[in-house]
Amino acid sequence: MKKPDEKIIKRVKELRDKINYHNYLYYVLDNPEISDAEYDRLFDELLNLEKQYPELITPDSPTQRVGAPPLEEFKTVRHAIPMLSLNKANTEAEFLDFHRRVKELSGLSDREINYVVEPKFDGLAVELLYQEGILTIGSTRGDGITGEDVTLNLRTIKSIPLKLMTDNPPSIIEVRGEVIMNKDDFEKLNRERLQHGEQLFANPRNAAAGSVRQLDPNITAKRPLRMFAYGTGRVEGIQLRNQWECIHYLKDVGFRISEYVKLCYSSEDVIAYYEEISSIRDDLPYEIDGIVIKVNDFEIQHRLGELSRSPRWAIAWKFPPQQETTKIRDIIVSVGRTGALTPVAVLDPVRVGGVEVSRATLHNEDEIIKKDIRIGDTVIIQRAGDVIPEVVKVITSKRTGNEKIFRMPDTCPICGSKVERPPGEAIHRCTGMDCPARIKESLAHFVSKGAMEVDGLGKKYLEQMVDKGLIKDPADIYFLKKEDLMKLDRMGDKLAENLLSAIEKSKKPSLTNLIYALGIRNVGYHLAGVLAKTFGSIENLAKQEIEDLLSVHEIGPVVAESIYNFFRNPRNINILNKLRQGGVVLPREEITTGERPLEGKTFVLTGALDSFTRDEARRLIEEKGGRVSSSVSKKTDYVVVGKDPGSKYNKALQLGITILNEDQFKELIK
Ligand code: 5U1
Repeated sequence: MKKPDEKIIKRVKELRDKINYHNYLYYVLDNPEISDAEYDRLFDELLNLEKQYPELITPDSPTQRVGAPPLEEFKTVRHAIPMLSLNKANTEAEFLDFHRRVKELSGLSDREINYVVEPKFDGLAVELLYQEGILTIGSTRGDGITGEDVTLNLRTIKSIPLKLMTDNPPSIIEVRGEVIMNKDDFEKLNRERLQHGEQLFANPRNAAAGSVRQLDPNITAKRPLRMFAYGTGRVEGIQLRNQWECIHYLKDVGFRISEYVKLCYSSEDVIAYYEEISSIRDDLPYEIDGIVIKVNDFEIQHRLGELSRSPRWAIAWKFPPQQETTKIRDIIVSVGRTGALTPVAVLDPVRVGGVEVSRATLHNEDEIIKKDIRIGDTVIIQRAGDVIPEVVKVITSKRTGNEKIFRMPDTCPICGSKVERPPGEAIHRCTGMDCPARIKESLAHFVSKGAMEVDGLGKKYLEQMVDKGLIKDPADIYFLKKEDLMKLDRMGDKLAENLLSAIEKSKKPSLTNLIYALGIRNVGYHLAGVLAKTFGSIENLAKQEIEDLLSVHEIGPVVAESIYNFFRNPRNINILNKLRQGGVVLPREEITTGERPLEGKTFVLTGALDSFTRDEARRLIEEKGGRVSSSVSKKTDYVVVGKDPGSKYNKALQLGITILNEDQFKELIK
């Protein structure tokens, strides 16, 4: 075996320091200084040298995060100092009670007590032991006294330093914090799991905890986990005097800490902070469920001491629950534009996170059976961000015996046609092509933004048009006359004329919009764009065989089949012919390999735009190769600001990120 000379040893050290530094910039500060390719070059050079000179490999080398074999089981670790849990306050009055107790027990006045406050992350609490600056053991909180040894898994998380960034590390420091998964990453992971037929994670916390408590570190390594440090356990070799100093020390030696950590000088400051964090909660990229308030001074903390499992010097002030308990009055079935039947729970109205909820989706029959949901059940419902509320679980102890089991209907509740559940699918579908519910939904889709874009033709008018027999399919819109429109409720001369001119204006759609408008199952706006660019015209697309469709990069067998079937259905061909007769221009587009001028650019959207919904703006950006993120960081390239922007706007200003108003955005995506 070759012996490394001085030069090699020096280079290996240099590479490690450089990689660790760039890792820190990327994963902790979200502010990379070099390109991915450059980073990869450094990493490969180190890997190569370590391969040639294995004796130079050290456990803290950045190459040593992955590759450990799966474990049979986790060992347990006893925490040197118990990992306490937090007492909770649910209201301002409860927080003020805590503040009063702190004053009484410490004998100090308002002025003399400072608090360090930060968001309460909704993840998995962990502890990392560093000996002489090197990460040696990582464990879960467990029951607070003993946890599981998840060292190999925690080593794969790039925001956890394998070696502290200091030349003068303490002999011992136990760093405590929370492992979390960002909301975007969680959704992406669940989408992938759905595709692979794997069980979905219920929320980002479960996804983070499930990923850390994984026996195979190679799986953990593939999960997008992050850690926020918020405190210490045993510390030997340095003196930290207060929480503020502690958290900034952790930051200095390479940990990610909350960017919202704040020193408050009064209870009023804390209350204002609570309000501020509540207001930005939904904009944060990760889930939080409250704020944590800690007496700053360690001396005072010590004076206050602990109750059996929680300190007297800290409290978690929780946000109102996003989950609530209510009763299912009934289960109804809604019919979508593809005929999909969705069971929906009709609830006793209840406020969840400040919003009144009276319906919750039950997704499909399998979900109802899995959760054993019955009419009359008392259930826990949950609302997360913008998503439709859903039933989390049934409280079976509240059953009276009068609950009714729900079965999906055999016939469509709207048109009476037979309902089928195609083999291998979880969805029941109405087979009636003339089902008014299907027609109304597909019409609403047909005229919407991103499709034919008929301004002013809302769902209420479309429903009346169908009910009065004025239209049966989307193409009928182009044969409407003023006297037809005048038959609708709340229709006047001027309005009818405006509608007719909007219909006229919509006759020249882009090919992407037209393909999207047709409502081919599994073809969203993005894919419509791909089809437009690949095939150039509806006529050409309609001719393609399954194999031709499959040769398109983004098309798999399910999508290929639905496109193929769509154009073999005489009903759809008839609609296309009628569209032509009605004056709609079936456009031709140059076949291109797809320009992606926004490739590599990250956008954040905030506030309401006049011309697009969020989804439409997102589609336009993605179509041009860009990415949309839910939060502003130094990595953001553009923040698109509409009316009443949220805190993302302020953050963009602070970070000096390019801000686009709606017109500038339109110009960019033109
Ligand atoms: N952010 C934060 N979360 N959290 C949880 N800080 C924090 N501190 C904790 C816990 C259980 O405990 C110490 C106050 C003991």
